[in-house]
Amino acid sequence: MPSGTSSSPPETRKWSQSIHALDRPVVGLIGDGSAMYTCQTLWTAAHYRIGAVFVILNNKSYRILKQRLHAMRGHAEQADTYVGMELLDPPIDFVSLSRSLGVAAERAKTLHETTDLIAQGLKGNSPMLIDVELDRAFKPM
Ligand SMILES: Cc1ncc(C[n+]2csc(CCOP(=O)(O)OP(=O)(O)O)c2C)c(N)n1
Ligand SMILES: [Mg+2]
Repeated sequence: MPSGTSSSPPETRKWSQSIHALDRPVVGLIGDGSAMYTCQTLWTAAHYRIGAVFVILNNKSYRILKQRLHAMRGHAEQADTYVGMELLDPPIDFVSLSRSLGVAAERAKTLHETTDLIAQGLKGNSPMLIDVELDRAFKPM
């Protein structure tokens, strides 16, 4: 599975469909912000009973944009304010969103919970989403 934007939910679904006959596991990783561009594909995965696992790497922000803006050392850095880059108010409930589109979903807070859920998701023939809670810190150490 390619990384970055290529592993968006539609790409995950496409890969899953194309290699379905080979019976190989398909796991897609995507950020919370990017997932919102394409979340309708969850319904498609449910509709066609595609057994892909969608993993949301959820830092409740557009972290890459905050990092880049911070590196410019301007007002955002001084005021510690990143307008339009926080996905907190209201928080997005990906578990409910996924279930509402027909895809089973669970929340994971640790690495072990995440890997256990991925293993569980890959056992079935229907899609599953895992919402993984990440650290929101983004500044260089
Ligand atoms: C349709 C679309 N709109 C905007 C962008 C620009 N863009 C690239 S990454 C990104 C934010 C990604 O946020 P997230 O998926 O939460 O990843 P994070 O950086 O937080 O890990 C944006 C807005 C894009 N690639 N595609
Ligand atoms: Mg994010």
